[in-house]
Amino acid sequence: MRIVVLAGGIGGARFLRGLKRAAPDADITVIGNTGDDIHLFGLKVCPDLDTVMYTLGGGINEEQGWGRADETFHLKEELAAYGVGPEWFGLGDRDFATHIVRTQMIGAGYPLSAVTQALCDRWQPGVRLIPMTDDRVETHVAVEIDGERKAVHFQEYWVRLRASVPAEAIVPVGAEQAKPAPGVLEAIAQADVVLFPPSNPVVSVGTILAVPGIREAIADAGVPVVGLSPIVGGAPVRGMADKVLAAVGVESTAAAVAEHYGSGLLDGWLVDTVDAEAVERVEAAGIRCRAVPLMMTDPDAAAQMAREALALAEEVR
Ligand code: GDP
Ligand code: FO1
Ligand code: CA
Repeated sequence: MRIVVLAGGIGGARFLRGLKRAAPDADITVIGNTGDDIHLFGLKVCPDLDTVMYTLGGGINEEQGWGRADETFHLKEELAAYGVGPEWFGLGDRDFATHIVRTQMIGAGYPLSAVTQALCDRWQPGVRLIPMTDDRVETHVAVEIDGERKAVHFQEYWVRLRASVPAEAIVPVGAEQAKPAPGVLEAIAQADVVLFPPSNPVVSVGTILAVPGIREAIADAGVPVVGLSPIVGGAPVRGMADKVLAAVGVESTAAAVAEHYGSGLLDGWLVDTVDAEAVERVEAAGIRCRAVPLMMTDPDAAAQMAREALALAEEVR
């Protein structure tokens, strides 16, 4: 079975680890979000691609959910001693190596998709990981600080400001001009099922869908498209999905997120058992819906969620 998954960082990566257990023989292609990417110290950092790669490759810091296990921060401290920041973004020594290799290869002319493949040669994630695009896309967040409206990079909004001010708009800068990376549209066209993991619907899955051609390819593939809610009990399990959903006028409920994707895109939707009352509303929107446990407390729980998603896909096929 060929499965395509549109993934952000932690929610996508943990779900994928479960999917690999649930469907060990499946051919899994992951289309990764690059809207979170940021250039720091002259290096290109791709947090969501790296989170997927490290999680599936066994190098992730499990508690944190991002960055490397057994990490140290000597380089960051030395840079800070020279007064070189930003200090608010925690790049570790082991992680730096990834960004150096990536930036070096891009400088030599390789597209991000080829670089990602090369990095995955080391990590062997067991899936084909493709960035949504080789072009530069950067998610910016419009905020009002001290009465002044300005746009900040998504990482600045989340990591420096800790999403403490309301997000007024989310702008995937460059998305309109971006082209899907080689292999993206082909993978979707050849898929037997497309899954939306419990990733952020706005700044992860939403950004991927903002690359012209990807949404259309999914709608045209004629295969089941099934998603899992990242909102449980009216709030994100972690992160700032509530803030960015508010910016696009969507309430933070499992049902509203399904309606936001819409029946033109989604065939099936899983909500957590605590949100069982949402099933009726989602089905009224023309999307088949089931309530099952959706907390990824460990890889087995994530695997059970993947089994439920694949079962729902068969039901709507
Ligand atoms: P990010 O890029 O690291 O923010 O990760 P993603 O976009 O892939 O996923 C973020 C979303 O994952 C957040 O909105 C969380 O609510 C959701 N999430 C994290 N852990 C869980 C979980 O155990 N269950 C569910 N249903 N959602 C989760
Ligand atoms: N998240 C933080 O909350 N603080 C950090 O200092 C931080 C550094 C960082 C470095 C590399 C990387 O791949 C991810 C990192 N993250 C950090 C996570 C990242 O900002 C976000 O969780 C995702 O981009 C949100 O989608
Ligand atoms: Ca992300």
